[in-house]
Amino acid sequence: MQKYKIQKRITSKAEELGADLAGFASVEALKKSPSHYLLSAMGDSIDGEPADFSSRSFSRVEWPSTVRTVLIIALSHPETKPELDWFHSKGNTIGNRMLMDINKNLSAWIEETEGIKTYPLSYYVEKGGVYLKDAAILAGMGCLGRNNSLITPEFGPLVRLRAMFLEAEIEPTGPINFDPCNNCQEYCRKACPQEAFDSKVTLPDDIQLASLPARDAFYRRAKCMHQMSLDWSNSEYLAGDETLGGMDKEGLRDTGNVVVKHCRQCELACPAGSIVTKR
Ligand code: B12
Ligand code: SF4
Ligand code: SF4
Repeated sequence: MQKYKIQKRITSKAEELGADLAGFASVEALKKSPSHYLLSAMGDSIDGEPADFSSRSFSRVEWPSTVRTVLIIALSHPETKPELDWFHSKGNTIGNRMLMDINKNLSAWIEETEGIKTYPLSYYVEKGGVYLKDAAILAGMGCLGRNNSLITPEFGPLVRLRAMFLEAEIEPTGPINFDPCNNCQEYCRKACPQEAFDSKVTLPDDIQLASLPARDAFYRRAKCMHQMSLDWSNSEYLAGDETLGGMDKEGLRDTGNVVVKHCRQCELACPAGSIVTKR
């Protein structure tokens, strides 16, 4: 009963601070989750593509031994607010900044009010973060869709995630029984400009995974990465937009006013997301 009350108090506070969803997963379960297993078995390069900070290997980043629970928060990124997802050249998206602020305030509140030590986590796994989709699925926020994204009942795939570790054991809030992909015509896969879902990723034979990327391994990270590079070359200069830090006097492109509008066709095409955003 007491555990339930803690869950409720923390998720309510997360919502009050601006999160749209929040949930808990156990650190032990997360250590064994498919992405973490794949990483420990293969290193940080999948489909020939290393992680963002490939020089720091996963094995060198130890999670604190005292942590027991991971708290995941989600912010909805509806189609009607595309700017939340634009990556500013100074670093970060507006949505991710909002999530970081919520996480920071929530962490301070949990430490002060609940007396639980917290560890807000980096976005990057190679800097000590967690695989956020695995964590969110274990926390009952939704399932992994055929577009290789977390699909939530409330917002479809149109959410962004952030997490923190807690030193207390808190009852996990998932997983849940939810599958919008059953009988769907895979609009997500057809929408991909790089045909990233048209071929299988090659994984070593000795890797035994119960859960594959995009469910059936038909997701080519390398093709999606190629689209990301194209998005960078099509970045746009937003004059007068100082949201993420001010304009250089010469109007140079590295001031925070250049935005990259990354592809999200595989999530925007998903009807599980459009039901909510078109309401
Ligand atoms: C590296 C990265 C990328 C890389 C590589 C993506 C990849 N999947 O490998 C690139 C740059 C290509 C990329 C692209 C995109 N990304 Co990205 N990316 C990440 C990052 C940093 C790590 C992801 C990763 O490497 N995962 C490991 C690989 C192996 O995972 P995987 O391919 O999904 O396969 C595993 C899972 O599917 C899992 N799984 C399958 N079934 C099940 C079932 C259960 C029960 C469980 C527990 C797990 C599980 O098992 C598979 C391994 O076998 C995360 C942030 C984070 N810290 O987690 C964001 C993240 C996954 N990306 C995100 C987004 C939004 C995108 C893009 C839409 C681009 C954009 N506009 O931001 C595209 C979508 C591509 C796609 N369809 O997957 C969001 C996803 C939100 C969501 N609703 O799912 C995240 C969580 C970041 C965020 N801001 O919240 N991304
Ligand atoms: S469009 Fe959405 S519901 Fe349909 S298969 Fe793709 S992820 Fe699943
Ligand atoms: S983000 Fe774009 S390129 Fe990458 S898998 Fe989705 S639709 Fe394809």
